[in-house]
Amino acid sequence: MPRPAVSRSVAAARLAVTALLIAAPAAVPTAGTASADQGDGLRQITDAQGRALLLHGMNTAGSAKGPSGLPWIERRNVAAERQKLGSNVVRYIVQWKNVEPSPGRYDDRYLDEVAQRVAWYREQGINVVLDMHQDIYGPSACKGAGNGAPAWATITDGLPCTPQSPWVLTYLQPAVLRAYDNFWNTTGRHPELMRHYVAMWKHVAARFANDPAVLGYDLMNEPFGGTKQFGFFEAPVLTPFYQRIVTAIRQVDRNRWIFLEPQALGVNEGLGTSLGQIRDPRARAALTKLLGQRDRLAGTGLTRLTDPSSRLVLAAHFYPGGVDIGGGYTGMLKTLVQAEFVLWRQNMTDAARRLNTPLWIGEIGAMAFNQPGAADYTRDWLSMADDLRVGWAYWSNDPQADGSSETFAPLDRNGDLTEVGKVVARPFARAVAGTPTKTSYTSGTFTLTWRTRPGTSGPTEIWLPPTVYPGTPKVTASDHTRRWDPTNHVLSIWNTSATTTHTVTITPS
Ligand code: 9MR
Repeated sequence: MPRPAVSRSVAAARLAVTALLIAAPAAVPTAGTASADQGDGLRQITDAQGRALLLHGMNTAGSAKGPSGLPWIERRNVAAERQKLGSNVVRYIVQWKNVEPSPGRYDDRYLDEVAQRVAWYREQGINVVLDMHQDIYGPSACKGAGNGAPAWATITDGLPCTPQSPWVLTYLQPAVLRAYDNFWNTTGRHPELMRHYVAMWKHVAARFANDPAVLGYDLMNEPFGGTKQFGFFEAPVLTPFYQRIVTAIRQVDRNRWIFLEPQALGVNEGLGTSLGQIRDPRARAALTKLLGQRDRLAGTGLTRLTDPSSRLVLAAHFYPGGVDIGGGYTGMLKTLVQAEFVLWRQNMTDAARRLNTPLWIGEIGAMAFNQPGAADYTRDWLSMADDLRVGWAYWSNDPQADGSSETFAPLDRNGDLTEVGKVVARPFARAVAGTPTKTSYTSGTFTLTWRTRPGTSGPTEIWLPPTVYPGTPKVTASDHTRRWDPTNHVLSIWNTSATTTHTVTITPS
């Protein structure tokens, strides 16, 4: 990929500041330091040792949309996910209605329940991204069809509503549109709703700021603009709203990564996003301290210099061709979906470069496994994610009730792999000691190439599914030492040469 053209002086200044920021000690190790090395790919989410974290895991779970706001999962299911799927992340669903059941009153017992489950992930070394989920605004917007917002924050002005099938069409019902228009204050009558949401996030962040399992916060699932969409919503409404939440969270938590979703409509299918630049106050503070030029930075174009220590992530979803509402992956539909692959890839990587953030696929999957071509589709998106070196959270791990047409779950209730699980359980580098430049997997052969980066320590760690690599794997790599952990199925690799580029190829024994 060509890198954007920058003038020589700006490039030099950027390099200098980058070097300084990398050399500066990380304030708190748990949530990781930020990578400044874009290499020939996108920025990466990094851990406390500066290693790139490729985050693979599950959305947990659709069942958390219900009255309790808690997912179906039990402690043993979390352990099974790590063992069978190698999960190193969970996008853990929480609900505004449960956090703030009445205006300004927070239910800390609910957050304690969440914290208890977060601890199960911590035991397994799985990073948690807390996702403030919503679909169709909230349960009170349309006769229980949606989830997310509490009843007191659902102002439909008495407009009618009939739940639709497929469910996404319910978004267009008059009451639902009005609930969003009141939330975004498009009506000019309810500025208090966004204020509540911002304060609610500050409360949640304060609760988890010191929890080492929590990697980040996903501010709002699949934002929907009501009667304002695309350029009328993302840049003028959603961007400043995110900025308010980021600023509020940074008052109580300087270190978690903050995951920002573009609007879902159209963008989930591959259209571009007009989400604007959001400043991470932690970055600005670091830069200002270094340069001592607080007042002189404004308007110089040097604001991009703040990026090396910012911890914002573009967290897009990928649902081409309505795969999540029953489409398959054969014939004409497959051709259409493949075109959306190309579009999504181009538009989301462009957006991540423009915003100078890592990219993460917060939701992907959701193709019922009884649909034709479902296994092919799954392999194709896994390969796209590998090729881009971006992580993902699969939708979803809800096990199926008998008779359900949704058969997405990679593990059943006993923790055994389902048909989709056998495809999703595939090797990946969960941490890379540098910048991953290539990763690929075909029929048992996994290849990873990375470039070393100053300020990185610790090994590169690759998880290998026990189903494909039952014994000690065969490893081909130039100068390195390695350790195979047969219990966790993790191969650790330490570079031993001074060369900057390393390649490892792994096949089953
Ligand atoms: O798969 C979910 C489906 O069963 C629900 O009816 C629907 C409405 O709550 O949500 C589906 O999950 C969606 C998720 O909440 C947001 N992104 C798209 C998911 C798949 O459609």
